[in-house]
Amino acid sequence: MSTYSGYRYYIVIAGKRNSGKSSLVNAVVNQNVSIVSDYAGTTTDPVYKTMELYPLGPVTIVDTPGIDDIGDIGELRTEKAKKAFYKADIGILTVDTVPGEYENEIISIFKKMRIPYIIAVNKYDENKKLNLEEHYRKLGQNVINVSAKERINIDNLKDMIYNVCPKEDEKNLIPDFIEKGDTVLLVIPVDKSAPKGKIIMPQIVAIREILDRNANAVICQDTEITETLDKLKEKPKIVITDSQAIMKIENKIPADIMLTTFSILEAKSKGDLKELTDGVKVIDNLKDGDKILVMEGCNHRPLTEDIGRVKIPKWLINKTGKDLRFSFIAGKEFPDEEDLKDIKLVIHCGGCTLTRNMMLRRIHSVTRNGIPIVNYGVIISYLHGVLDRVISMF
Ligand SMILES: Nc1nc2c(ncn2[C@@H]2O[C@H](COP(=O)(O)OP(=O)(O)OP(=O)(O)O)[C@@H](O)[C@H]2O)c(=O)[nH]1
Ligand SMILES: [Mg+2]
Repeated sequence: MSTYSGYRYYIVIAGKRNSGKSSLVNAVVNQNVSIVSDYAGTTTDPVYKTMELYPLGPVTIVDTPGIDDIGDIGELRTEKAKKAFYKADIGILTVDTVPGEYENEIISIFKKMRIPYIIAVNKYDENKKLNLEEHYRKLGQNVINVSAKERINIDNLKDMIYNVCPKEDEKNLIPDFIEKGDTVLLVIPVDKSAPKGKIIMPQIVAIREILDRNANAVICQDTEITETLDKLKEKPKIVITDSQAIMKIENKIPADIMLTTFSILEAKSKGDLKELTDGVKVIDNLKDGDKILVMEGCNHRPLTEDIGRVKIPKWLINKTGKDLRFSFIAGKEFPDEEDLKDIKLVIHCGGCTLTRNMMLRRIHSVTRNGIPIVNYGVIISYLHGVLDRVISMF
């Protein structure tokens, strides 16, 4: 089991009215948190229950109102479901009949939104003979017979939840191709935006990982880049720079030396480099009045020349020539729907204080709403015309 990371999993229960969603939530949490009745449409608003689910850790279980053919139609139904699911780490579809249009639709939404899911075939106490499970095996890998009422298989369902939830798998920051004997040149500018007397998290992590590989870390500021390169007997295998110095040093690093940024490495280790770089495609199509959301993982005190609040917005406006509207959120667990309303692009920090799962959830909750996302390093490199070079080795 991985160590506790402060990550709270989000488990969303869906299913037709009366399939027993609320009963199942109550059975899993072993408390009556959600009202149960045989009236279809008992749950009218999502019910949130936070708890510790051993051995997973803290979870929020979300009981949703039943969505089905009677109450809602077509697009509205899909919209409702998507709204309920966009933050989900996993989904549980509760069923008590053979699969129909509704179940197929929910499963296709899970697939489209890339949400791992469980199909809980409920009311097993009553419907054992119908072999409903067989029908659902074709629709998903994780199918389980349960009875919320008689508490059949509830512990097995909990085990399945544990197995299906994405675990924290922190990836290395330093690229795998850095090996014993390699020299890595780290460019760390000490300017107004550097914290007093310190070097920041990704830089410390990089140094430690380079040492772990028995490789060599050489460190300088952007102002000393040329003389540092000159002093080295052998060329460094790669230069890793703070994103904010990329435009100052890019033309000083010979083309045969790999060059990337800490932020690109964070995009790769913490997030999803493909999603975070695909996001730049929207920049050319931005129009006057378009809204851009800048998101930060921690609540640091904004600096006078803050990268997220001042510099990036300025560069983006210069590049596009458009009158863009910026909003900022910091330190929240993930964006709320309100924060994402009408947003054309999300620009996220590197996420050095977030775990990989936290960062992935933020990326997914944005892209599941159809909004592109980039991180600081990706957009800085793009706006300065060097994105292709700094990602070319991956
Ligand atoms: N026999 C049997 N009945 C069950 C089981 N689970 C739930 N029920 C019954 O099914 C009915 C609906 O249960 P709920 O938990 O309210 O269902 P729901 O899916 O939350 O319904 P809505 O909130 O209306 O969408 C109730 O009468 C429950 O007692 C089960 O495992 N076996
Ligand atoms: Mg209910």
